[in-house]
Amino acid sequence: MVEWTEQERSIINNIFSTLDYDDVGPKALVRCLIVYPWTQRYFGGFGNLYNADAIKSNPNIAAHGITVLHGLDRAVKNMDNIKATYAELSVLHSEKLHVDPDNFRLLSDCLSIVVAAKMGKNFTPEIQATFQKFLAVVVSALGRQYH
Ligand code: HNI
Repeated sequence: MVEWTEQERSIINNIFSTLDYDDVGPKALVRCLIVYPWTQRYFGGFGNLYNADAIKSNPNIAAHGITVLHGLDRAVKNMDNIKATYAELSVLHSEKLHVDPDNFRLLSDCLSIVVAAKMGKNFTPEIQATFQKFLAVVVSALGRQYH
């Protein structure tokens, strides 16, 4: 089981309590789709993904970015049991959506970059380390039900 110090818990809670979901969620997903274009294959039904501008202004992508970020709330609220928290979501991504689990890490890296850009100098190495630890646990939990 993953251990969290009180400081790590408070860092994660602080990041998420000040996060602008409606801005950060779309930006992270848009960045992922542009930087790693093969991730677009899962969003065939989302409309125009023809180029970077189309992806940036696609309302379905923006809405889904917000959904994904709200998906992370569950982990914030259940930091001691992230694995079980994501069991169902892992099955969905594996068996129904057939999302290659490598993509979880790619999206989480994009999220780190967007959060870093928002926080500027407040995104200290300590904050980054804790945020990336949190995302690594999420990525691992989402990949659990793959076999
Ligand atoms: Ni993901 C649906 C959370 C990574 C492709 N995804 C969801 C839903 C949540 C969610 C929540 C909505 C589920 C529901 O309707 O019950 N996804 C997350 C989280 C991460 C993640 C927390 C990682 C941080 N998803 C990814 C990645 C891809 C992805 C990396 C593909 C590259 N997700 C999808 C697709 C759907 C989806 C596709 C279905 C969208 C739809 O509405 O059809």
